[in-house]
Amino acid sequence: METIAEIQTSDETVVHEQGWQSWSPSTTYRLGAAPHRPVDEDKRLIAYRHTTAPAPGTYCGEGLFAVAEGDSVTLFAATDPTAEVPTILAVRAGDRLVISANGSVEIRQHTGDIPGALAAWADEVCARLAVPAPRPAPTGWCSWYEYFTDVTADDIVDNLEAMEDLQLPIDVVQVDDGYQREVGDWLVPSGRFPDVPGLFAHIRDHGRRAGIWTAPFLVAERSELLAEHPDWLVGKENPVRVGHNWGQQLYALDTTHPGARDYLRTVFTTFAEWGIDYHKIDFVYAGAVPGRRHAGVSGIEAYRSGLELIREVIGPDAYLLGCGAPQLPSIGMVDAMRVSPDIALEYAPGSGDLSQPAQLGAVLNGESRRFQHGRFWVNDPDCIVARPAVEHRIEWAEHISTSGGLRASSDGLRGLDSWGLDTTHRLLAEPIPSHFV
Ligand code: 9PG
Repeated sequence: METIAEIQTSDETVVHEQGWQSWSPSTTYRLGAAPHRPVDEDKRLIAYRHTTAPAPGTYCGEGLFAVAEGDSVTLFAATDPTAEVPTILAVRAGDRLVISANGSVEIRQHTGDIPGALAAWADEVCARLAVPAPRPAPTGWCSWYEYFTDVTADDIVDNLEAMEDLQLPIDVVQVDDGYQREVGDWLVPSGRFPDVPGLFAHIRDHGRRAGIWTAPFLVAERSELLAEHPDWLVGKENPVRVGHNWGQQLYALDTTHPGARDYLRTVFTTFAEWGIDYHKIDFVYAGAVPGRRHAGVSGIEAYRSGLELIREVIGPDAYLLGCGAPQLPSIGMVDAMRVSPDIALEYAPGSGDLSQPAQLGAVLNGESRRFQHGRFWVNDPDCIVARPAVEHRIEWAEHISTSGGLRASSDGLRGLDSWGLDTTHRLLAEPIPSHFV
């Protein structure tokens, strides 16, 4: 860490952190307020950057950090955000704030507000890297937030029929986690999905596009993938742990290993043969963790080569949504990006960890990352949930309307009351602004 700036502070000073990946807390604090940090090691490994563990009271941005006083903003930004993402730390020393970083950071002065400073920087990055303007997103329905991993093929068919009956303007039916037997074994169906290709054909016969969830760079402890190919893991014989979920340890696929790359090709080619042309690729932070790989490249280079491979196989017209994804390293590589932790029925996370499912963390991240929308990609603020059980559904609908580029419903559609149905219809049908900042 090298000191890169010292800033005189006052009672009016605020600091702004951008986190590593989709779920990493990102927001603005009054100086002195405690920053949002992980509360347990497994979630830290999932939702936060592996190389970063700031001391208590230290503010921290991954490649992006801002300090503002009134309309004077100092922005600290990674010089080369898709190659190297320095961690930027800020600690108080008396009435000064000492900023340090472990890589190349550009310091920019801006008059206005923090979102405006971030947007001006993002415009320059897009011009410099020739990032094409994002395509308009299709509308969707996603199985996750009603059925979670218990989803069945019948649930999908039931909602497919419901969206027809209710005349909802939904382009894509996206099957989330639960169709596969294990995380990593994407072509092995769970018992609740007797005919996966048949189900996708059925979706298309109903005039909708077919979408699927994968976590392509994740290898779970119980998977056949791990049993058969332990040499495909990042870290080799000492595999790097990337968290714990679904009641098991999680490891990372080495996207530079020729065998692993062939496997990814087979999976996504098979999906294309099934008529799937919308992909929610999740937990992709795993592809970027530091560790030993077949090709001696950095985590970020390995991550980008994994995304390039997926894009090459699915083709330019398929729609690619990143989730659990390092933000800056994904610039130019996805059509849409989840910018937040998961929505949930609850307003505040019971665990106290803002990276975990709850409306509060989803809203803070969605607001802090509005500047990305229409520049790097289409922002996905997470799904529309409008059923009565959502604690603060009016506020969630308002959030989607004011920061949602991607619009996907994720309720059991037959369980919606009239407010829920009207709101879902409105959010799916309303025009999407090209920018929110
Ligand atoms: C499927 C889900 C949904 C959801 C994704 C992702 O343990 N964790 O920290 C954790 C974070 C997010 C998460 C699951 C676990 O949700 O965001 O939309 O696709 O995976 O499993």
